[in-house]
Amino acid sequence: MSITAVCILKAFGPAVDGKEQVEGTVKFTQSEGAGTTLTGEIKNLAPGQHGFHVHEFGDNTNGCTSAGSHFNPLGKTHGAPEDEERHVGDLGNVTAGDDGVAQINISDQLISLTGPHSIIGRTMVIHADVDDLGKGGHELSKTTGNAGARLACGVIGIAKA
Ligand SMILES: *[C@@H]1O[C@H](CO)[C@@H](O)[C@H](O)[C@H]1NC(C)=O
Ligand SMILES: *[C@@H]1O[C@H](CO)[C@@H](O)[C@H](O)[C@H]1NC(C)=O
Ligand SMILES: [Cu+2]
Ligand SMILES: [Zn+2]
Repeated sequence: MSITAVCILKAFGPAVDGKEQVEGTVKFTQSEGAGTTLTGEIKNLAPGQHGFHVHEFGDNTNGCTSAGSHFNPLGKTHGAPEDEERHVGDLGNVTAGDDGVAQINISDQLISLTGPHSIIGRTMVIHADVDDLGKGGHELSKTTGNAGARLACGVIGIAKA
């Protein structure tokens, strides 16, 4: 038995300079007693690394802003996915190629689609800048990785198996 979820990321607000808006699809699969795998792609990004997180609320009333902070049910500091000290929502960066497309294939041990720390009903966010994984020395490094603006986001929903 595995559980699956899906998230459609979209940009809120008007396109800037007639550019294509950032958009993407991420699928989540969790096998019993195991971690969760995320696959999919996000397009129309600037080439390079972009912070990628699960944020606390599945609320897009005020676009991606109302999704709140990184999902952090254990009260930890921001970090890298492989760190002991990290938010549950910390998934590091995804990397867009010269074509602006980031292919996603991430396996994570902390992300769960079930139980008290489930990410279902929360929001996935893709950022304008690189997440420094808490090590950049900026005043925001320890909370957000200083990943900058929220380019696109979407609420994580239960998928048809
Ligand atoms: C961004 O996150 C990825 C995935 O965790 C990591 O491999 C990369 O080193 C990070 N980039 C920086 C600048 O820390
Ligand atoms: C994701 O990566 C794993 C191992 O690194 C590989 O077996 C799998 O085929 C990849 N999946 C996709 C959709 O690229
Ligand atoms: Cu974020
Ligand atoms: Zn974080």
